[in-house]
Amino acid sequence: MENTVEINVNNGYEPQEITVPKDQVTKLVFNRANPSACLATVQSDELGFKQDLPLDQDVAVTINPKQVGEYDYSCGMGMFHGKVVVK
Ligand SMILES: [Cu+2]
Repeated sequence: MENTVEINVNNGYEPQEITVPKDQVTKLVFNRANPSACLATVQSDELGFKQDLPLDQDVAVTINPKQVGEYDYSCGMGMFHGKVVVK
């Protein structure tokens, strides 16, 4: 079973915090509405992704977290942050 969460990227990430189940594939679908280059990349060392976000396009990042906890992701410069809570 697959879980999908849409995240709007404008002045930060909306919703800023999401909760996903452990041991399940979740698609994070980012859509960037803000032309600022600051938000053109989304990345997470903790979740293991780095993804360019073209303007006004749905871009999916797939995660499959194996441990409960709170995981941070951010824009390329680490100015804006979002959180993935794994339960
Ligand atoms: Cu930034």
